[in-house]
Amino acid sequence: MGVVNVTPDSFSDGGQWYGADAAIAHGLELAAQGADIVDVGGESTRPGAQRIEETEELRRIGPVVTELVRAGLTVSIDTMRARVAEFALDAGAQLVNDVSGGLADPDMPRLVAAAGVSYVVVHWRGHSRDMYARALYADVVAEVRDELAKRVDAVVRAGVDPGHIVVDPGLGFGKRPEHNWPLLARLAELGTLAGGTFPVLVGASRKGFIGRLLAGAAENEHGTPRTLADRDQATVAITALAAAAGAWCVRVHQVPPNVDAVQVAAAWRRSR
Ligand code: PMM
Repeated sequence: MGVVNVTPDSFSDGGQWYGADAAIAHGLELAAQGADIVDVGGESTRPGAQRIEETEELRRIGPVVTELVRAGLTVSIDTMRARVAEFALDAGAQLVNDVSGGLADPDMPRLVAAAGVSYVVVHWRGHSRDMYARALYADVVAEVRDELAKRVDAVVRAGVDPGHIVVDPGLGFGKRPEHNWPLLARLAELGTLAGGTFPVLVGASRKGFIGRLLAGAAENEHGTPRTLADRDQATVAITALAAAAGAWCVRVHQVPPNVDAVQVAAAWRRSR
């Protein structure tokens, strides 16, 4: 899954693809490079981000979703708002990626159920402006599994077909570095919950915990986190490990090396 953030302030690539034309060209490029899905989002969820108005979110994603669908791409809409998802689904998007797991907008699960599309249910404890206040875990893997299971139950009760659900640990969403690593290391446990087995999506690309891990390396002895652009190699390493552990999808900003990593992991798994 390649990322198209149509935002001025996303933490990973803020502002680069903000204009509709640049975002459309970027989406086409990601698909040409091998992304199976292009994920279009108009609202930044970086730590501390304030929410934008729904009309602004629609203005940002509207032409981008419409054009990428028209070009034949499989488009996913990254939104917490049912109205935005509805617009994108009407325009032909095939997947709803809701980083709040249906918590931010109570209308979302019903909308997804009625549309009969795939639904990425992400683990989330609250909006970005103060999400680290909720980053308190005694056993992060057990708690994330438990809370995800409750969300899966809730969206199934709202009518979503369990066969359409993808789960995601929500790396960085109300989680500090010491919470993200165990979730990755024990990824294989995350897809089995609420009495079912679900595909797992991983969104580690360029996130702060990678920057932190790589701070203090020789070229960076002052402990400043690695810059965004220099987190792509470590992102590829996570992709290989996640795919080898059975992840269904990785959401990434730079497609070509991650496609290679997925192919390596697939050969690895086939040869076991
Ligand atoms: N992370 C971001 C945005 N959308 N969607 C899913 N399913 N999983 C994620 O981890 C995720 C997401 C934030 O990252 P960005 O600012 O780099 O897009």
